[in-house]
Amino acid sequence: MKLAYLGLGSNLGDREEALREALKKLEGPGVRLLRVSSVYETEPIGFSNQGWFLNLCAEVETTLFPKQLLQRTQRLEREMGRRRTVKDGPRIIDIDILLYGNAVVHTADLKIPHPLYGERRFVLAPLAELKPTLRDPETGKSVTEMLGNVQAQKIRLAGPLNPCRTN
Ligand code: PH2
Ligand code: MG
Ligand code: MG
Repeated sequence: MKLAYLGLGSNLGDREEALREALKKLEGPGVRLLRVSSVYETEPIGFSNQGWFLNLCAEVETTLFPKQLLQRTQRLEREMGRRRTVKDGPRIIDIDILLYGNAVVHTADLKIPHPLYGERRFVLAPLAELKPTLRDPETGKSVTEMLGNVQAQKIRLAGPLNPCRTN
C-alpha cells in the first residue's frame, strides 16, 4: 500500500463538476481517496490565451504500481472526454501523478516526482494543505520550502469542493 498525491485541473466546461466527477471515478479497485484539498482558481501557466483553471490536490492510498495508476488516470481523462490536441491547451480534466511514496520513476511516459510540480504554485498551494512536510525524494525539499521559492502566479482560494449539487 502506497500513499500517492495527485494534481487535478480543469479549465473547460463546468470545471467544478469535472473535478468532482474525476475524484468520484478515481476510486475503484486498488485506489482509495483519503483527502482532498480546497479548490484554487489559478491563472493558466504556459498557455496564457485560455481560461483560468480550477486546481486541487488529492491524497490517495493505492495498491497499484505507478504505471497502473497512470493507466487509470489516463483512462479516466479519456472517459471524461479529454482530447489531446494542443499541448498544454484547455482541458476538461487533467490528472497528474505528483508523488508516489518515495518512488523515483524516470521512464519515457511517466516521470515521478512530476517534473514541474515544484515550480507551480497551483500545485504546491493545495499540496501544502494536505502535507506541508512532505519531502521531494530527489531534492529533499519540503512542500513548504518549495512554495516559499516558487515564482509569482495569480491564484485564489475558492473554498472546499462541495460534495454534490442539489439539482
Ligand atoms: N496545467 C498545465 C499547464 N498550465 N496552469 C494552471 N493554472 N493550472 C494547470 O493545471 C495547468 C496550467 C499542464 O498540465
Ligand atoms: Mg498537468
Ligand atoms: Mg497531465
